[in-house]
Amino acid sequence: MARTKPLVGIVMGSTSDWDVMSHAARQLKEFGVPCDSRALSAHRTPDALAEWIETSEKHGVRCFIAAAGGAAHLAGVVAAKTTLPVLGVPMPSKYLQGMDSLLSMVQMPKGIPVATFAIGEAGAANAALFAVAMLALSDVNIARKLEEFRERQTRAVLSAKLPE
Ligand code: RP5
Repeated sequence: MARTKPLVGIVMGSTSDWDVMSHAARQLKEFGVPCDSRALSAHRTPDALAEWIETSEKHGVRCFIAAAGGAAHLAGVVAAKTTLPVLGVPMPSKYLQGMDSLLSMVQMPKGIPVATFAIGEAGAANAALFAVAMLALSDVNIARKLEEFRERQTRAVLSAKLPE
């Protein structure tokens, strides 16, 4: 029977991040990896965020993907509250195009790591693929799907024709 309890918790600072973060949720879905996606903020809803992290851990989530924009401290706060791996995705921001998000997320002081991915859709999809790779270490089905995904991707690149 397919597992329905979330293995990955996706959290984003605002519902406005969903356009980008839906790429992570969609990528996980392609691998049949259940996830729980929430909009919770480190500064607007800190107590609800802490509660969700604790509940997610208790219910068997194996890692978190955290996305935020601007002074993007969400991923660091999630990492402070759990010892599970935290994968950070910097959101494109209105004035600095996500450079602010990237730098505030990637420059974590020593001791509380956040594995930071690219700004935007590619980062969201790659964070999901990285979560899949971690889960594949202890799940042969997921490992097989990841091998197949890579093979399909390789074939697609090799068979693609350049425009005339
Ligand atoms: C951050 O501020 C969110 O992660 C979002 O990327 C950014 C803007 O949020 P909204 O003003 O759209 O709610 O906390």
